[in-house]
Amino acid sequence: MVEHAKQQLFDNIVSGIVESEPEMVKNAVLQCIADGVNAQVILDDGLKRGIDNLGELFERQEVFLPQIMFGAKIFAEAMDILKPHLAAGAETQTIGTVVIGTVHGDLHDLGKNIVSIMLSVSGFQVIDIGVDVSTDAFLSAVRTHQPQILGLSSLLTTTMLEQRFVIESLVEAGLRESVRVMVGGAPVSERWAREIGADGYAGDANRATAVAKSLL
Ligand code: B12
Repeated sequence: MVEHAKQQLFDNIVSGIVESEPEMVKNAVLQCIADGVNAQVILDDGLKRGIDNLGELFERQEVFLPQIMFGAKIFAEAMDILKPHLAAGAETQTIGTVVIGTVHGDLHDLGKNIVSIMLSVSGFQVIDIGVDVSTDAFLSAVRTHQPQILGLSSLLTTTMLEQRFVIESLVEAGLRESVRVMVGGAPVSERWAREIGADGYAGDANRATAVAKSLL
């Protein structure tokens, strides 16, 4: 496919997310797929760029929450289209179980969902327990599913503290030795992960897969 035509489709995806035009995004994603563009590239150069642009506009108060909510909905719908293509060539053998969720007080799930998809594609059984997950619910999921890895997502500087709380609670419940804890989300860093005693940190979904494998 001609490079500038591909770039035009990515630009349509970005504009469609920023300007609340779901059809524009859907058509561009479908066209990219039909043209054989790699699903991961569509995600990175189209969808993620779109939601990041929207986030920057929000920070500058040039757009407001309803636009972000709509952009997030468009993003999620496009992910539904992309998911089977990301999963093409997926591992069929299960290499481990991951319980993952977004911490208490936090409703952001686009990033967590991508991490879940990429982990499943790499052969992990992923049990996604959703958003705004209480510490008790994380503990109970660890008891029930006995995962090798627990993934904690947080997108707010305020809810990052919950990651620490979950780890402390695992210690108190005598469960800490049974599970490796991996943390992530935009405000989270390697340094924060070390500070709260997590076993791993990743800044994006591909890295998350590599880190998860290294923790097995
Ligand atoms: C979309 C969005 C929303 C949507 C979320 C919809 C949804 N279903 O997720 C809605 C509209 C609901 C929302 C609400 C709010 N939001 Co908001 N939101 C965003 C936005 C624009 C994009 C986030 C996103 O999805 N990015 C795309 C994904 C793919 O990236 P990601 O989440 O970072 O995930 C990747 C990595 O971090 C990593 N990762 C993620 N999770 C995990 C987990 C593990 C285990 C690992 C290893 C890795 C990993 O891998 C992912 C894939 O590569 C960001 C701005 C930004 N650019 O981050 C603001 C942002 C996060 N929101 C913000 C704010 C302030 C809010 C609100 C408080 C606004 C308000 N006034 O009400 C509310 C809070 C609601 C709540 N209680 O959670 C601020 C946070 C500021 C801060 N420092 O805390 C930001 C940074 C915007 C800003 N610049 O001000 N938001």
